[in-house]
Amino acid sequence: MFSERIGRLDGDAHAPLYRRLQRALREAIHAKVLGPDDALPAERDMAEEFKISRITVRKALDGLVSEGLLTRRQGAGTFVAARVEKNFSKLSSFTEDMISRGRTPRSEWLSKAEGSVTPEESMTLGLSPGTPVYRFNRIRYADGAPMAVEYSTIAAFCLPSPEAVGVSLYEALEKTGHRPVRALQRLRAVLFTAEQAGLLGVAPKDAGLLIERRGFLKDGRAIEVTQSYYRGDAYDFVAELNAQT
Ligand code: 16G
Repeated sequence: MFSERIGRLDGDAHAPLYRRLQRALREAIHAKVLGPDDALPAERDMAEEFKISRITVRKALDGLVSEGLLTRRQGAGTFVAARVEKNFSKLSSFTEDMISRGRTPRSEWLSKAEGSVTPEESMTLGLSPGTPVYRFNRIRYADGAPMAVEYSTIAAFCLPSPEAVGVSLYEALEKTGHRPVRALQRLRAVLFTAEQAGLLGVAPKDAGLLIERRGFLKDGRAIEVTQSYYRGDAYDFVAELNAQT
């Protein structure tokens, strides 16, 4: 019985049923009760087992599909996502993305340094030349597998020192009240250089995705510019689009 694996839907009795089902599934993925590529039962079977409507099951699964936690395969059903599917419309951190998928994030530091903006960064961040910044360069891992190399530049006024960043940059920024609330992202296909390939354990000229994120504070100031080079074989970017009405 599936309910024996993911538990019952009691949880928060005030939450709507679809949310309770989402929570049970999220927790099961988090606790690795459900692993990558595991198939979920058919929607009608889940509805019957949990004594809820099929519409409720569908609504719960739709939400988790758009979060990137589950994936639907035409004619085959719904599965726990194996490649990391990242929702492109949510401003989250690498650490949060991995934890919500039941993966364990880890970073290997390439460098943590103080500096001042380059002419290019001064344009991107709208900071006057010479403004102090901190630079954080890391290899990002999920469950021990390298996923991305990231090069971040943060306006120095946002953090007491580069050492303030431990596992998560956004956690450190949150603590000082400087976590970005809005971001612009640009995505481009790249071929890894020999150096990047070496860091990620792939072959030179393997395909990758470069995502450049510019992060802004509530007051509109840009404080982050990060270039993330993701392994092309590990990541899917998912975006939900709505027609203009
Ligand atoms: C993500 C962001 C990156 C941000 C980092 C913070 C993308 C494409 N990039 O990797 O801009 O700096 O998360 O992660 O999503 P952290 O808080 O785990 O250090």
